[in-house]
Amino acid sequence: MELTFIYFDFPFWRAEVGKIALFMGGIDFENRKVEGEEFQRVKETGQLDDGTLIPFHQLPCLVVDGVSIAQTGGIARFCGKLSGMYPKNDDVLAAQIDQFLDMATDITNLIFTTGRDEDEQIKKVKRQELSKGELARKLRMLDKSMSGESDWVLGSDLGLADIAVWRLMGWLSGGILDGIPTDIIKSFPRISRVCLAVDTHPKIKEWVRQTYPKDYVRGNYL
Ligand SMILES: N[C@@H](CCC(=O)N[C@@H](CS)C(=O)NCC(=O)O)C(=O)O
Repeated sequence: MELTFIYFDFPFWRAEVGKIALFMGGIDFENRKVEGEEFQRVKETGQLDDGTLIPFHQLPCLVVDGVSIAQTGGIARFCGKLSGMYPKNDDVLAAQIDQFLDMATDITNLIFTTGRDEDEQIKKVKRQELSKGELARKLRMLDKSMSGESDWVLGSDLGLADIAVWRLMGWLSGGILDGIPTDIIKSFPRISRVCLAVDTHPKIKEWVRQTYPKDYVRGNYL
């Protein structure tokens, strides 16, 4: 099977869940990076410059033997099934994993309610308010929904939910979102524990060493 993963040169959870699932399963794929200018054309045309179709003009996109697939959740499930990290015969566990992927989407979308192209100062104030209000509420619920009995969100080993939470929190607490305090995770012990566990997992360390830029936004897991 020929796989090409298409995303930016930025380890955001949307792509990392699928990419790391493939990596964990020892499944080869092309890691195709898209730059700003090409992405502007993708948004307009729904194609890469080489003609590859990008459904809904959005990234991430996974091309499987020439078939382009979009949407974070679907891609994560597909990659998870290939690598054994997403169950094929356990609908309850599958739904539990899904709920964390969808929660990561909710939190991502919440951040973007503060505007993409808005005035930086207005955006900062909106994010400060969010951090004390709805974002803190969502993180509290996320923290509460983890068992806390192991290092992992679900079960006894690294899974798709852990990867999503880890990279989402890296983005949130990494200081690149003006107005979101870098110690935002400190009041959430279960989230922090999961992030630390993912960060120190030997395969994750190898993946980070192999693929992340030296100055990637790591995040603050206290
Ligand atoms: N529902 C999509 C959303 C993906 C998304 O918003 N991707 C961003 C980049 S991280 C994008 O392509 N934005 C451009 C657009 O939506 O026009 C998913 O789950 O993958």
